[in-house]
Amino acid sequence: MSYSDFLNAIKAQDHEGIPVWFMRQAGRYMPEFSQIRNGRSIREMCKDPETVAHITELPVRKLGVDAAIIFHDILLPLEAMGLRVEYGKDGPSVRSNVMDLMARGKFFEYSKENDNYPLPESIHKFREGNPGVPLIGFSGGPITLASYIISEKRDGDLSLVRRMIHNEPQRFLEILRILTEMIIDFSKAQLRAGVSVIQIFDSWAGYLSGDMFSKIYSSYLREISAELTGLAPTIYFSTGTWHVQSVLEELGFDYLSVDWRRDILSYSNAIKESLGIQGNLDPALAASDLNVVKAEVMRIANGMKWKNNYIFNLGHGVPQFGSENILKEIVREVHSVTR
Ligand code: 1CP
Repeated sequence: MSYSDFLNAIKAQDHEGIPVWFMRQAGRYMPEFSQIRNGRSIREMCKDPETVAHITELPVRKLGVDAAIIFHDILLPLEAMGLRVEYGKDGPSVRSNVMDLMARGKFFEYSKENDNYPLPESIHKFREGNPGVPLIGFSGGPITLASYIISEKRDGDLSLVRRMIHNEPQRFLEILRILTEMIIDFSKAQLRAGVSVIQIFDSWAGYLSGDMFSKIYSSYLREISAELTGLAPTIYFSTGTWHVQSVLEELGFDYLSVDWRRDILSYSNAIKESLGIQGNLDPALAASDLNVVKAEVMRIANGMKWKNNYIFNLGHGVPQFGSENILKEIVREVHSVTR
């Protein structure tokens, strides 16, 4: 592993090897995760800094990745805004009707005093035990969080969100505003506690139309990047957003995380050099024939090694069926390529 390669790459500074980490690198695909979890829910785990620090360091220790990402979830801070979040077998859901809460003034601005998760303590705990390891903090993106709030669970293709944008634009903008303020405050709290980078996970942004994205949504993202610029490097992750490519490049984030559908080699040549790129191995390869995986890792790593501000990652999170051994091999292969 090379922590300095990660810290240099994220700032577009010279370095030797290509840094690598994986979105959702700490999760159920890892046998030790279940042991540490010991039957607890993610909500319970995230209330215990010792557990969070322990899970956060697992992939660094076991896979040899160059950065850790603090173990938390994008939906947990919503609890400090008056919403009830539950994690069931079919994924997370928000057990509150936001319209009703808004009508009663019970959907309120995030404040860390209302946040019952000791995330700063967890960050300190990780830092104490892992000096020098780059730690990534994160938040969900406004539209991705809105999709869980408006439909009370993940809104497949954002159809409920899109209906609201058409029919109740003021309501929708009010929700985006309050979420944007949360994202800024929540990210700054993580930076104060000691994370080195902020990634915005906007997994479902690609379901917005080009017009919705550029005319309505992009200003909220620009506000987030502007608030964080100068405090830490920022990464914006989204999927299926090729139709708003030129808008993405002007959002003000230092890096764009690219999903597996795009040809990263031609993409990296088409964008301005100052913009960093992260990605984009197909997550389906996290459990495939080793020779097939290696060939694809080599194609991407060799094709991208010219770029100072490039970080290897998957095109989305590690799937539940991911294999620890394959991920370890991917890290080894990426590290064998020098620039
Ligand atoms: O790398 C890491 O493990 C860091 C921790 C992390 C991150 C970065 C978790 C833990 N969640 C996330 C981000 C997250 N959460 C995103 C953005 C990235 C992505 O698209 O995968 C999203 C959309 C969520 C919402 C969420 N929380 C989902 C996705 C469900 C859906 O609608 O498709 C899920 C399954 C969760 C629960 C969750 N979050 C994290 C874990 C380990 C779990 C599983 C907990 C459990 O079920 O017990």
